[in-house]
Amino acid sequence: MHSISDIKQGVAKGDFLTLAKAISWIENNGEGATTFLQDLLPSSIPIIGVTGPPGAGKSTLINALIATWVEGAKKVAVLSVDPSSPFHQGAILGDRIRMKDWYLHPQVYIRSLAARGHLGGLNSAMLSLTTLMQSVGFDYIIVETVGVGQSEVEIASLADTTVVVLVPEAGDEVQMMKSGLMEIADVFVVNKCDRPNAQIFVNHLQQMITENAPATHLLQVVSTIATEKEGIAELLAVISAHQIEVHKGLQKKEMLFSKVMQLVAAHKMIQVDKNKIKVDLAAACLEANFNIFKFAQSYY
Ligand SMILES: Nc1nc2c(ncn2[C@@H]2O[C@H](COP(=O)(O)OP(=O)(O)OP(=O)(O)O)[C@@H](O)[C@H]2O)c(=O)[nH]1
Ligand SMILES: [Mg+2]
Repeated sequence: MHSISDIKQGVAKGDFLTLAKAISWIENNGEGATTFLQDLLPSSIPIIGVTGPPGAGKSTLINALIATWVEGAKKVAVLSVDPSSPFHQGAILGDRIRMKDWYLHPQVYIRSLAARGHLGGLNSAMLSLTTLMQSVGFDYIIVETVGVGQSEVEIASLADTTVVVLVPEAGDEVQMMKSGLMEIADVFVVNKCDRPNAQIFVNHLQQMITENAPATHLLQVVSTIATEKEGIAELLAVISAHQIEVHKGLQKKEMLFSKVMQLVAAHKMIQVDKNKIKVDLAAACLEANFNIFKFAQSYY
């Protein structure tokens, strides 16, 4: 059993060993972890989701945000989701290099999480860990996820403010925006604005937002050059403004509802023995009268 005050003390000193152990304990749903989570107090420490296609500059941006916060004597936790495919190995190493200034910094805690292999799924693990981070003395919590697909949409529902990072030549992403990206984003960052025609893309994006985004959804576009730390102050201002909206608004209730649904789903799934289903299915599907609805019902 871990104690919240021990973890807090470690974080206050910049010694994250106790925190790291508690994270593993929660990820593995160790003995007492559920009670520990149930005893945590509500918090309004902001959780900022940073998502977007591979290589858009998410980590470089986070790096720049951290620099500003650390200068202001704030403590920052970054949870970055490693996509487990070998294709992304380089990117993971890249993250380490780009955030290397911060790996040993006493005000910054960076942790990579595997996308797979969590009891109850990644979302419930992320919800537990971000809530833990809120309770132990961090001022800002960042969640970095790669991509703009479904799992990222779910993870975005954990964040109070979701920053979607795009690059000026993002043709496909703009297509995807029509199918929902606009609903999850609170802030669009057009990064790599040192590239030619960046302004044309920014204008196009603005126009799409004006035409498509619901009037109730405050959606801002910020242009950045993360490598030069250009546009960071503006991004910070937009994030802060959005945080104020979050705490006033209805969005909070919707988000809480979606979090509860994730926890309920995760809890139900823990009771499902996937391996047994696989084994049973291998035999059942060979039967002439196999019916998938009947088969599934025996596990409800
Ligand atoms: N020209 C230019 N390059 C940038 C800018 N921001 C980031 N980069 C470069 O883009 C590459 C990818 O940056 P990352 O910050 O790792 O991007 P990411 O979105 O975190 O990448 P993944 O985590 O792999 O999805 C690096 O080589 C950065 O130096 C920018 O504003 N302009
Ligand atoms: Mg990255």
